Amino acid sequence: MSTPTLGHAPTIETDPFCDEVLADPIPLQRELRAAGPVVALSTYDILAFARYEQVHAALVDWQGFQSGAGVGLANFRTEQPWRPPSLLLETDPPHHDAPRRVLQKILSPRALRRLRDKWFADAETLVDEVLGDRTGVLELDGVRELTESFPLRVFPDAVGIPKQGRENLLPYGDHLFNAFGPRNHLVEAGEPRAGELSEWTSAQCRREVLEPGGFGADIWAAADRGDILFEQAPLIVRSLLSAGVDTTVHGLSAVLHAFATHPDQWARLRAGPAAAARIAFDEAVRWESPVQVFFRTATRDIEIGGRTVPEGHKILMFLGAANRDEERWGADADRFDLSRDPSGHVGFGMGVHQCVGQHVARLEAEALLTALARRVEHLEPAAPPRRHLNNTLRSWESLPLRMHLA
Ligand code: HEM
Ligand code: OVM
Repeated sequence: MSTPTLGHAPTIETDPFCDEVLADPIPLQRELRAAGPVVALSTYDILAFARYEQVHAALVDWQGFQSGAGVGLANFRTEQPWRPPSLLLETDPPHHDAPRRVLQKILSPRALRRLRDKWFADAETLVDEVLGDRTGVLELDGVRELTESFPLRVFPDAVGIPKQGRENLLPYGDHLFNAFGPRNHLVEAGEPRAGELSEWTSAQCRREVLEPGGFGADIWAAADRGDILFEQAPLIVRSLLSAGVDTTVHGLSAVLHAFATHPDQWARLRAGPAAAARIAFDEAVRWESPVQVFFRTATRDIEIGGRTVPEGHKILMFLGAANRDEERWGADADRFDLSRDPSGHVGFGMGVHQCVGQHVARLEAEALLTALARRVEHLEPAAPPRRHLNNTLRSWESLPLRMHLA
């Protein structure tokens, strides 16, 4: 299929949301980068960017590439969104400004200092529970026992939601991130529970439900001060529950898998975890890009990479492809390497929407990696890992690991 309105950009017919690509997006990413700075995707009649230069340019140009029409395939100008739009992710300045300022302060490195000792102790406790007080060799599933259980142990408490129903958090996020993509079998499989999960999530955002002292209560306190409207508070709490769980689980899985498959890098981490843990997590976010893609919508005819994106058109940004662009990262872009400076990666986005929860994610990673580095001499895959498919997230269902305890 040709897309003449798109100025005869090189066309790729592969569906980036088909199972085969979701299971291993790297070959398509390579093909997209090689095809040109702007590529037409015939399956969805949209344009896409996979090179670092254009992805970065689109991310920082919020005036030209808006989020308010949705950051998934669905265009909120013409289609009804499946849930009320996010006041952060799916909103443009100036409406974006106040919610963003409020959340940025609540999740700032300075504000998170009061959680640091507790999260480090919680990571030690979890790792001791999982590894026991033994030495020798141990096999476990890294996802179930570590990368899911650690965020679920610390993050919902930090937000201040009740214990009851927390098993809904990961399924809600999984459906939400699927729903940014086309209505394929992954979305259809999630639809039967979407209403119930959405209602449960919204119910956790009410002031009466949230524990004092948590991020959720902080958001309501911002409404008391007049920094945001009272009616905005529940949706801002919802952003934490939407974006704060699955992302960190898959980010932690990425770094654990990276170390299991790069034993020399684990040795480097163990030699100096205090400095290496943070670098390692950002390098893993670059290398794996747990959030693979987001869309934008052109607010006017807009020139990029020598082509014109027509006003109102959706574009797809391949964050994962940009994060492995050899032009930006060098010939060994595909390698997980602690000696690299990963800063500038777009795994957390860039510009006004850049991940407001990134310090939370980094703190979780630092705590868990520090605890593991103390107890684990080296680790390796015990069986082939299994992918979990999602339209937006790159994730592991299972990471069978063999841990050699120190
Ligand atoms: C935004 C990725 C963890 C909350 C973003 C964006 C990306 C991203 C790529 C930019 C979206 C865009 O430009 O359209 C990730 C990854 C994470 C992570 C890879 C973990 C490894 C978290 C956590 C929280 C969070 C832990 C909450 C505590 C948010 C929110 C936004 C956002 C609310 C929207 C910000 C805005 O639009 O201004 N994240 N995130 N994220 N993230 Fe994260
Ligand atoms: C939100 C939201 C939801 C999903 C992802 C995200 C990555 C934000 O509801 O604000 O950022």
